[in-house]
Amino acid sequence: MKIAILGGDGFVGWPTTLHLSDQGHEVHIIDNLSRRWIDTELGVQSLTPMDSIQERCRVWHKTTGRRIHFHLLDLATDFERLKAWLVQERPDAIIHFAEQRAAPYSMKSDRHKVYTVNNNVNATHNLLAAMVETGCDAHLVHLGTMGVYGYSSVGAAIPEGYLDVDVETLDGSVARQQILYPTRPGSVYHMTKSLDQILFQFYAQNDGLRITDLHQGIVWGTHTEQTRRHEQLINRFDYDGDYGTVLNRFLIQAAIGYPLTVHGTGGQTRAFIHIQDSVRCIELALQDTPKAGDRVRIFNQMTETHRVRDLAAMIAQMTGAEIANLPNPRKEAPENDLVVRNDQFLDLGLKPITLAEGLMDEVIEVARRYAYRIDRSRVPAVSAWTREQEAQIVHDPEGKGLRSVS
Ligand code: USQ
Repeated sequence: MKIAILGGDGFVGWPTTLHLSDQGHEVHIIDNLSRRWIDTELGVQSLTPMDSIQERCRVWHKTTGRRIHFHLLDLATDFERLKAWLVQERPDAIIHFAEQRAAPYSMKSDRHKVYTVNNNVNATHNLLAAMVETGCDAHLVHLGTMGVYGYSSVGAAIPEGYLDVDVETLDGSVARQQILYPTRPGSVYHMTKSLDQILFQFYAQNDGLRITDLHQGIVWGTHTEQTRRHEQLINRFDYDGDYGTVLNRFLIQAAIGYPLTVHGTGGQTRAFIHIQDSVRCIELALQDTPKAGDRVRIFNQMTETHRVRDLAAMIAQMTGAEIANLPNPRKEAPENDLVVRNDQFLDLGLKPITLAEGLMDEVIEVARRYAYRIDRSRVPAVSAWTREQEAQIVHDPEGKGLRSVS
């Protein structure tokens, strides 16, 4: 297949690119390199040293003989170029990762909220409109998020995208319907992915676009089979308070002797997936193509759920790390349960890699190897969701962590 990977320079995009290229697909990355610019804006860098995208593609070619094509294009602003590219290349599948993906970054300031909405919503809508206009019938696979469901405990498992509801009709009988699970985003970033769902629903129904939306949990780990093949193919690894995600952050914190930054009581339960399973799920989703006229196919792309404080306790036990319970900069339920259905990927043959498989050690090793690149002052999460929360946290200039203001 000819596959376009939008956002192929990112944390999940890059290993997906290598995985699909390795399987013999013709892969084209379309990326505006915004993630690299954001690192510059924030004054942070990936824990792992990343080469330019062109150099990464050259090393892949040298290592495997396979070519990856790179196109510098901003989906949110270069609409005409996007259309011209679709007409010229006619991809069979498009994988859409090209969105600003950090909740804390999206909540940093009004400017970051506006940027995240403009970038994410325009990128998705431009893509859909361009596909219709150019007659592109590629299977569109989008990386969404578990966060569209919200994390409230209702005592029922979260289904895969759609909820059965009974509606009382005018004649008093009951009509059964399936509706998109009501969204309850917890950040501006998660809100943009909720808006994406409506855009997909409309274009599948109105224009027969074939769309799969993957509601992914928190990705952990860094290497995949292909990124291990050469040190210059290494994946990015975010550890900072805006882009680092919880499990990977705890693992690097343990590696550098930084107390594990548990927000509040750590009672938040979240869904997780290893990066190797993430790329495998995308491969499986590509093989399971919807037909024109089908409703949007939605998969929950996660393999296990864990409570944040349990993860911290597990890592503390493994490594001897200290745990710090810090004021939570986010507006989120202090405690929640989470039960998630993921039968569709299991039915397609996914064999989940769980925390028990020993891969946490691999992340700690990566962190120890590149520990010299870590700026400890960038470890605390300082983007607050509300003014009140901002007032509750202060940043310790020595980088020892956040302290409670009592
Ligand atoms: N947390 C801590 N300490 C930390 C960092 C986070 O206690 O140092 C807590 C947060 O308060 C939150 C939970 O851990 O309750 C998860 O935070 P996170 O930063 O790991 O994940 P999140 O902001 O939800 O976003 C990440 C990805 C996003 C993806 C999402 C999937 O950045 O792109 O969509 O995970 S999900 O969480 O299932 O919505």
